[in-house]
Amino acid sequence: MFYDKKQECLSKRAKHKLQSERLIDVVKRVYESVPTYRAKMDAIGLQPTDIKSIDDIVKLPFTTKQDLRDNYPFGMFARGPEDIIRVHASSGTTGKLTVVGYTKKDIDLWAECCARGLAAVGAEKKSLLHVAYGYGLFTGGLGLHYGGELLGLTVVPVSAGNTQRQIQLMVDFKADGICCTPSYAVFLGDELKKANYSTKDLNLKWGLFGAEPWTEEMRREIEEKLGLKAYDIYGLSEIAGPGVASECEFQTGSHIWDDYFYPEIVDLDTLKPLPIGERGELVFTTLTKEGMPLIRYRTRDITALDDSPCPCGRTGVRLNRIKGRSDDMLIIRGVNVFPSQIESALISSDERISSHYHITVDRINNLDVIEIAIELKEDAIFDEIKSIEGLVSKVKADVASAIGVTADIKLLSCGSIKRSEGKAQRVTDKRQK
Ligand code: DLL
Repeated sequence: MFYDKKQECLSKRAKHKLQSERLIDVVKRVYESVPTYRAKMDAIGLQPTDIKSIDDIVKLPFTTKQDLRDNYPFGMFARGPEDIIRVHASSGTTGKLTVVGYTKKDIDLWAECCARGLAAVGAEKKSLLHVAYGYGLFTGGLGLHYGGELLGLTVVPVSAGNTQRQIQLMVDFKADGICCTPSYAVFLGDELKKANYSTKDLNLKWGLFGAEPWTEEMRREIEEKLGLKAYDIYGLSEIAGPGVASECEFQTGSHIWDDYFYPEIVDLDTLKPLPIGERGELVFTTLTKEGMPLIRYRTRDITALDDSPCPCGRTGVRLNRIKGRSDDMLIIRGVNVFPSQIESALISSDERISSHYHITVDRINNLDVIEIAIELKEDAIFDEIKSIEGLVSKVKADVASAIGVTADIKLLSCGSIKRSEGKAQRVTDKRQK
């Protein structure tokens, strides 16, 4: 199903033309109304008229989170308060909030992107959508809420938290679809069982999960625990919120709505654009946003693009799974390690291992050490101590082969690791203190 088939399936040529027109327009707008952009362009002697097509995007300067911090709270806005109808904000790991302003048109555009994502996984007017992303400054809840309403769904704005009530509502209302973070989806699945319900008591068919990195192994686990098909949805507040890219029924990576958000992948060190298929940092330019347009915004997310045809017919270039953020990448004894690599290795290692884990990195006697605390599943069975030792050795070996570093493995009983209702905090790096 499509929300807007014509626009989602534009030919390469038509898209190039549209992207070019939109880039020319947005560069002109930011040059005229955002002092930071005027200064950045003046500094390299670039005039808006030098941008003649989307191919000229490489001439433009990058924007970073630091630019947004330096202009906190509203200094990057291209419109005055009379046109801004909403602000959202995200809290990074350090420092000030990153604030984003939306005009009415921006909110409509964002709702449209979320509606496209919902339609792509089979949501239709008669569907009931359980939104368990947080509502508030975080964009997850309101983004999917507006997208769902635009598509004509029945939206249940549960927001995050109060897990028992969430389960009761899903059982009673028979939601067709759910949106929440993947870590919370696993938690909901566990709690469903504890409350003596099974997936048969639910009516879930699809779920849109995002806001944090997750893996194929986690996808299978969520699908089994909640009895639905699990889809990836990607986004970030700076660019819009959820729905910058979304998977379709074929689960082949998330289609970027690239008539609105133009993606590039750049080399992490040189910042030079990389060819399609190569992994690097994802960079976005908002082509139509009014309130806070961003030019070549460095997301810090590490991934690759895929422009091979998708059986669904959508032509939006696809985003591979986000491997992690450049600022979440751990360097352990000189080896680059992403928590998502550890997650894949853990979940596929042994069926008694749950997907609740926590990584602690420390430096002891000048040597980096990594400990992974993992919860066992509630029904994990061990006939003797030796088999526990066997499991620890197996997990240790699987993790070492996945990341190239040996970790200490600590097995914990079910329920020991703190659950998150939003984005899971999976890493403590004591070396930074
Ligand atoms: O997390 C927006 C969102 C809400 C996306 C709900 C999807 C669903 P921020 O709080 O600004 O916005 O965080 C953005 O989260 O740069 C990624 O690092 C990460 N992220 C978002 N979606 C995914 C995903 C929202 N599907 C940051 N896979 C981004 C991996 C994701 N990481």
